[in-house]
Amino acid sequence: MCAAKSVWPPYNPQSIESRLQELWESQGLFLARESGDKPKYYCLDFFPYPSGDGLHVGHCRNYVPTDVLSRYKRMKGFNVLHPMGWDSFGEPAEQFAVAHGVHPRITTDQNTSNFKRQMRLIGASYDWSREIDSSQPEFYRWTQFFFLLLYKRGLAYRDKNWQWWCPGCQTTLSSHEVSNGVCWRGHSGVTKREIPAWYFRITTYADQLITGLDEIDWPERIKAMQRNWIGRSEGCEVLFRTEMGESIRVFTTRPDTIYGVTFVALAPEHPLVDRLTTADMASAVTSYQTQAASQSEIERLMEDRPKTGVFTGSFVFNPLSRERVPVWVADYVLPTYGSGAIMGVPAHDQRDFEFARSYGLPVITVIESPDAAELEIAAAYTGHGRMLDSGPYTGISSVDGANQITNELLQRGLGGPSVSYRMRDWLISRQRYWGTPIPIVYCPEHGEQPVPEDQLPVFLPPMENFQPDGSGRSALARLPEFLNTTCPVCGGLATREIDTMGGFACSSWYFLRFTSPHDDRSPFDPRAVEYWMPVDLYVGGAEHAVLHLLYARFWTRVLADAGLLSFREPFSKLLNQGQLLAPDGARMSKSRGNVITPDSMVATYGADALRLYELFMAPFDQDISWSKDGITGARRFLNKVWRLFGDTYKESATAVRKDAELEKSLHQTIRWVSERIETFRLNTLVSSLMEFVNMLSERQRADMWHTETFHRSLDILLVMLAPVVPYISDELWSRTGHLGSVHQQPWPAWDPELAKEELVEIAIQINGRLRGTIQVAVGITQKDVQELALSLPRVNSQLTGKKVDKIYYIPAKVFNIVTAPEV
Ligand code: ANZ
Repeated sequence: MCAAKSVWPPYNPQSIESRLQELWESQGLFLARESGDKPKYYCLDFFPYPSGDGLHVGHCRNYVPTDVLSRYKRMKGFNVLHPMGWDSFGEPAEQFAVAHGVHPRITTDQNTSNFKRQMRLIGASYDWSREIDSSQPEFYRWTQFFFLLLYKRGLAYRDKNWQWWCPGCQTTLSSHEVSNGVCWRGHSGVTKREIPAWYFRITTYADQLITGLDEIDWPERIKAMQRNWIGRSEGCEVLFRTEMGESIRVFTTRPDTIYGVTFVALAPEHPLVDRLTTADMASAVTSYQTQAASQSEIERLMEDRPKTGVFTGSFVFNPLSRERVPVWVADYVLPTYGSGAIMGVPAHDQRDFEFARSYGLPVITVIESPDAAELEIAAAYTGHGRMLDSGPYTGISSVDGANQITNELLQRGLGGPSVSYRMRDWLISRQRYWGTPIPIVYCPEHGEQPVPEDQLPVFLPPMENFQPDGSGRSALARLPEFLNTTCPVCGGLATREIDTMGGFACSSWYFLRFTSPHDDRSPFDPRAVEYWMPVDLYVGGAEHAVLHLLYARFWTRVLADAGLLSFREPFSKLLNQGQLLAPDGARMSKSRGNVITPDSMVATYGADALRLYELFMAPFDQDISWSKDGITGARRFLNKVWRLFGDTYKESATAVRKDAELEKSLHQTIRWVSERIETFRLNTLVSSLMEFVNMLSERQRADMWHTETFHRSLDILLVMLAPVVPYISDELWSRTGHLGSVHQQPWPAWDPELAKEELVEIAIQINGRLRGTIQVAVGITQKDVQELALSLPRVNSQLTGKKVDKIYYIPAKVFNIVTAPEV
């Protein structure tokens, strides 16, 4: 029990860490249990794709914080589910295998075991008994089950459409995976092909996916990106009749401008283009269409791009003014938005204005603008105002006019209110081998048929030569044993669908599987899902703002509508970690050769030092560059903790005296540490621990440690350190004579009276002159001081129009804002 100073060895993390990780696992410390008397907490990391490169220290900014929280919640008396698994199907895994000439099953297994080893190395407390792998039949069988569920609910359909085709990936891609003719994996030359493919009807859920955002605690930025992506727009549909009696439907948000229409334009892909093109315009239109097909949607939307188009030779009639206007084809009209056709109002829409300028089309002002006196219109006036030259609507406000015109169109069967969404249906087909086979067969007699559920899974067969052959079909097409099957209706010969599902299908439901990962009769045990879901905290990178996070919300809603779930949002709270950059500020990547691995850091400094530094380097959500000094500092701190115990833990049983000042500090530290973990202010959590350790070390140096308070503080310090630096705290726990693991200790409580925060007054200055004071708690961070200071009206008003040059902060005393000299 009494380890004397002389026998206390130096701190050597390498001799402690792997032994303890094994011990914890053998004792099942991190197994998630569903015992009835405790509240639950589900803490989840984004489903990682186990790339061949392994983890680098940037990944630890995700995995360490969630581990801290999971460990803390266990000590707070929660049943914690903190699982890990592998998003191992998909193109990156297949490409990696192609590049290494090894089958993706083999490379995937190698990569996952390497990831798992690294995660253990950094002390992550996952419940490995729940590990899942989306490329194993026990998992993808249920991905197929959900595909069929969507299919039966009319939410999965096959359609022939123009798709992005990447010659590098040899597969179709969804529009969000392509930008400027380059695919998300960096291949150029992406073009369009007309290919039949499978879609999920996510657009049916567009409205709920917007309103649901109000119920969840997610970063505003991510919510805004989802709203934008869905892009709901309320407006009006208007029918323009051609001279031949065809109708062109256009979508407009400004029906009030209808009397200013001087042309109608169709997207080059619009189905009516061919029929409306006159013989003499045919070759010009066709070549324009070919040129447009090579442009990405993003290019076509670029505002500063010259607006181009071609006249079809046909005319339509304005339904209200009866005016005859020409029909053009223009590539700034997108086939996928609204109805793929627009009414051109050059006076009030900037793109239409530029287009009209290029082709000499008339510009007719129908909304009065504030600078109406100008003779030459230099740009479109897009605001509202009094309506001009608009038949019976002349003179009223354009806002009223928009409603009245929409009504008139509706009454006369010429259009009416309409809502458009920017989001398209989700293209799920991939013409690749390494993915979940789509459980559909095609019978000459009975057409498209779902594979009966009791015949799932449709196994992905092993294939030596799984690489695409350039035919645009997946390698599965070359395997007759897979391709040929029987029709579930008539038993006659049929063929299987050979497309596989893109990886986002697996990640749309994997979080449900963790609740009962070994269930072999259903995708999940309903009771387990009811117990654990929704996920209480979901953490990962901000790059998934739309795709995965939107798709998972969509599937959850579909499953809820099918009666399988009682909740409609899967992730109650979401946080995005900041990026960790290389020391030179560049992104860490293998190709740049600047990757720092946890392996090398653990070998040199130990996992606890790595964890501590990862938390301390910056606020959780901020980008930051790696610094060697940072991790050395973390290691020095741990040496200090170690010495604190080695030198003083000798007489705990005998010390009885009290230390009132230390007592107060102890309670305040418990309070701060607890509050900062709960609110994910993990860098300041580390500073509170450091301050407390400093205080204890000072007492040690001043020979003030022979007190009961001091020794109790040491014990509680270990408990508070446990979630953050789990190895050293557990080692010290047993070295100081405690039984069991520190990780099984209850989280300490604080006495609110003792932990009451003392207030200090801070002077707020601008360029050295006093502009106000604020009363704050002693431990306040600089960031919080800054926020309060800037919110003072006097400070705020004096800073408007000025640039802040520097900030000087003397903690708990003065906050001085220095402005840049005016030029
Ligand atoms: C006539 C008009 C007059 C328009 C005016 C705007 C101002 P948001 O707000 O983003 O929904 N539009 C409609 N379909 C389009 C397509 N397929 N490709 C490109 N542009 C399209 O944008 C709606 C507006 O975008 C619509 O309203 C239409 O132009 C254009 F003074 O119609 B507007």
